[in-house]
Amino acid sequence: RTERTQWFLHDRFGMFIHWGLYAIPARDEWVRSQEKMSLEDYQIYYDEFNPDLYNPRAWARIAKQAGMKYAVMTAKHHDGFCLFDSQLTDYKSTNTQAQRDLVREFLDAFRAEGLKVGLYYSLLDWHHPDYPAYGDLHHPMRDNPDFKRNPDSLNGYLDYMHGQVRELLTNYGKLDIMWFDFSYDNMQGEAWRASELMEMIRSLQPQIIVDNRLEASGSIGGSIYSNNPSFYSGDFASPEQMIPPQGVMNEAGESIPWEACITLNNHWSYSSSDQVYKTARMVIRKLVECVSKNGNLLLNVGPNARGEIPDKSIEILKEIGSWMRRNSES
Ligand code: FUL
Repeated sequence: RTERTQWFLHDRFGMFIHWGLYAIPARDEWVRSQEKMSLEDYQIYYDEFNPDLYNPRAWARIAKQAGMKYAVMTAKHHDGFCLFDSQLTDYKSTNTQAQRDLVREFLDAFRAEGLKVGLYYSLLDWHHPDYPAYGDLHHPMRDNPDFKRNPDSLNGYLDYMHGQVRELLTNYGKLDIMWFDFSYDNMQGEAWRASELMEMIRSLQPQIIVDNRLEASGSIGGSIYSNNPSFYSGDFASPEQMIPPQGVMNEAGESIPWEACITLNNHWSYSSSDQVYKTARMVIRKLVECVSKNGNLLLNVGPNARGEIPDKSIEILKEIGSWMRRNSES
């Protein structure tokens, strides 16, 4: 692990990108669950999806100018929509009006700017027919009387999920981070067939680093060590919307790698109404606090439906960038 995480501990500052169909309703990436939308209700966004201004090279330059050294984008969020050309589903960006493999373009563009790249992949999946077996209390169809949770079908979903991870790690060149999200208490670790998954990941891309959410839930980021000693739960902890006051330590009291993920306003995905942004000064203080506690900061942007990072976010990132340049060593 020490060798794998070396670059990560050095680079410290990355861009998180939450982007998908939910940028169209522009309320929240959880919109399907929050508003209990059926697949048919949600289909209008799939039909409409056409990010004509998507230019990941521009995103990469924005990240680079802000002093960021890596980026992680949602290849699939909880709604199950894939921003990549998976052979295992039709529910993907290449089948929409966009007709583009948005993940591939993201990876190419950020690598071209010299940034490291990672993909976020949701363990939850509100689109897959076998997924309800998981018993997700927040499933969009939870109150529908016809909604069935056949517990026997879970392996069907897990095969699919493992298969997609294999695609991402096989067809897209070298990835630096795999960012899984996330586990509920009743569904974690081996319930995802996590050891098998990790073994596959390590055999395909030995140097990739993996977050800890095959076990941990989002809010606290959990322990980086599994309660089950046979299961290796990840390379870094992932506290969400908070900076752990003492950093993150293992049982021996040694500091271990962690990354706080934090939004610029109060949403992960594009929200047309949320204008409550942190100032550049606030973000810089957070970055300094993370680094001083041996952690990273993964700062989020939520591009809109046409593929633009909101102006306000760009403005803040520019200001962070000029501070970074004033204070950098070289
Ligand atoms: C959470 C997710 O449920 C949110 O939508 C978001 O992706 C955040 C980073 O992780 O657990």
